[in-house]
Amino acid sequence: MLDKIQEFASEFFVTGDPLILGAQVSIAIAMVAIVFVLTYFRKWVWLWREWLTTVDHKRIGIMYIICSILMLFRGGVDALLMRLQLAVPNAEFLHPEHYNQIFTTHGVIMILFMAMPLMFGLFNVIMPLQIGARDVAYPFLNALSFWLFFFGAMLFNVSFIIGGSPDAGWLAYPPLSGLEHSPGVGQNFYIWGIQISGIGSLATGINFIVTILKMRAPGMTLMKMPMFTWSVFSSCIIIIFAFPILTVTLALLFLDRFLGAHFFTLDGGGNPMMYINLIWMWGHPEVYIVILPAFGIFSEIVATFSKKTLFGYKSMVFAMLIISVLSFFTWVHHFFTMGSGADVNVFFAITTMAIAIPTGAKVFNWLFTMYRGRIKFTTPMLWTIAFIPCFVIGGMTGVLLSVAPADFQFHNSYFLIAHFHQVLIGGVAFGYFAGLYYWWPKMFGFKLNEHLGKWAFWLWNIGFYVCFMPQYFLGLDGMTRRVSTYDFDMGWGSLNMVSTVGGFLMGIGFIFQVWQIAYSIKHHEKDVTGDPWDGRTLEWSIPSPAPVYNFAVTPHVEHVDDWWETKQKRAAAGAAKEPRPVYEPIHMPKNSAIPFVKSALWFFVGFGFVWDWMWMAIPALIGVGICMLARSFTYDDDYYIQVDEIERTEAALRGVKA
Ligand code: HEM
Ligand SMILES: [Cu+2]
Repeated sequence: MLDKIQEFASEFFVTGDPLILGAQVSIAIAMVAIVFVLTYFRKWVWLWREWLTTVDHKRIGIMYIICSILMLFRGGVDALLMRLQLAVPNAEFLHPEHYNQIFTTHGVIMILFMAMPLMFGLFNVIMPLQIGARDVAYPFLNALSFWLFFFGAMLFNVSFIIGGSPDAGWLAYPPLSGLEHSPGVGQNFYIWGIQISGIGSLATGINFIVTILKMRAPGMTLMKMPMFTWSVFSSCIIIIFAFPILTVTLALLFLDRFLGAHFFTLDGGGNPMMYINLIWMWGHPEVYIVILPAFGIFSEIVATFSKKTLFGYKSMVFAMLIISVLSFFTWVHHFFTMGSGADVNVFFAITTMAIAIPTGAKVFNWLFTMYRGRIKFTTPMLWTIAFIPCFVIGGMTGVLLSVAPADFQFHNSYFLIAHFHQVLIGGVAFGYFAGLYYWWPKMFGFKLNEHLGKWAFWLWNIGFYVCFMPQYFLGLDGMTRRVSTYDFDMGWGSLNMVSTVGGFLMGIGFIFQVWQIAYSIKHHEKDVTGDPWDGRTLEWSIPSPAPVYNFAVTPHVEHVDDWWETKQKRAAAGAAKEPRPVYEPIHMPKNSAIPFVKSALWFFVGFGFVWDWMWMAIPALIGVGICMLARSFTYDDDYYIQVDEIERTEAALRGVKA
């Protein structure tokens, strides 16, 4: 009996690695500490009522952002472990198998569980405020999306202490990810973790498109929408076309592994190339899903801190929409070397190069917006200014990679690694950081400390170039990606050492950011204006943090930078008193426990399928069904905020007595 338990435990838990043992112990300690703190301060009820069951888009957004910062930490630790291993030739710090797991989890976590939730967090907190809405179109679905993301990410993350991590790369190509070559449970965790959170992302895409199309304040025509809202819209268009492909691809891979189907095997009539095409039909649009909102953020920040309207509004909108369409026609550039033939390669080389045109137009628009502007070098603006050269270089190396014959040389080398990190860090990560710094006061009602923020900015930026510039040369010298070590004779040692130093500079930059947040929470420089940057769009017209109902009175929009125009008009009219607003009762959605419970059940469905434990998966699936029925028969799901309560809240927020 004891033997059996021991045997099970050694298969169930990952054992034998001191790094992982340390992580297991610290996770256990952290969990006990959290439970203790919540119990000691009697916060369980508060947590449940205010957060876990909330359908308020602002709170959901904040939860997304907290998760993504934790995931940035995990993905960053993975990155630094790899950089340590690669710092010197013939290092024995990580075993090759462990290295495979780490680059796989790093890639998946950074893109799907760091960039995506940071993006969804900003979408949630800001977009409804920018269009003058009270919430998103489907608040319940929004909560469900978040919890599906959360439990999917959890399922993926537990694999490193339970069962073993996936190790077939971030896109899990078969045959490597098939049952024959990956018999463990790691690949199952990959499939179910991504599948569950992916459904949440698809729902968000639908939800936000409907919100933008149906919930704009009166007067806000499409061409008067703020640029960030446009970027949310284009990104969601890509989501609703791309994510179903991912869902189907992972489902087929699951059938191959679970039922021995032959979709992606060479025998039995399948073909692994099919998978590679499908996964990139999602994968390439995916990188545009995350970059477009960064473009939107930069557009807002450039206009605000140059004190000018964005240059070329229309061309910006068209550029964004063209990119969302083109992004679906470039996927083959990820495998020029895999035998599609010259004609096919030429087509995809040209479509890839074509994307540089609208992107270049946007860069000129930002530059012209800054031209002769009164630029203020705040932290959000610094990230924006640093992004431009970084993204331009990263984009140009992308054009080099798109030259199909040349790609036979660059393919799978460190040249590629440097390229995509340059656009993912210099574009996506810097963009979301800029957005986080910019909208932080709107979310929490106080500013982040600028001094520490500048330290973080310089560390990240210098660290970035020190880390990734040497990798272009390593790639040209023949160093391929996904190798866990290299021989002294290759002569790659010194450049790799430099690269590792750069990686750690970024790590220190991250520590500064955490310090900055902690410091700013402690010192709490309250922003009473609601508009600390002298902003241009509607989110700045209401107090920070925004009340539950966002706008006490729905605004009427006339201009592109409507709030800016309103401020100019008010200034011109002198200190004339604003007429007292007339409030009406506000219709709001009620909180619900179903999104949390249902997504938690999905976690068990996934966990059951990962281990082939039908006794767990099937009851959990039935539970999911019951949740759906329960929701269908919930009639009491809304309430009204009465006028006297609005009056009291507004008076308190604006610091006057009612
Ligand atoms: C913070 C600094 C970062 C460092 C030092 C870093 C470092 C690395 C390293 C060493 C690899 C493995 C290279 C190999 O052996 O093939 C890698 C792969 C990768 N990284 Fe990063 N990374 C960073 C940030 C990011 C970010 C922000 C993203 C995405 C938003 C990202 C996405 C990826 C992806 C997709 C892979 C490929 C994984 C695979 O081969 O399956 N990384 N990174
Ligand atoms: Cu691509």
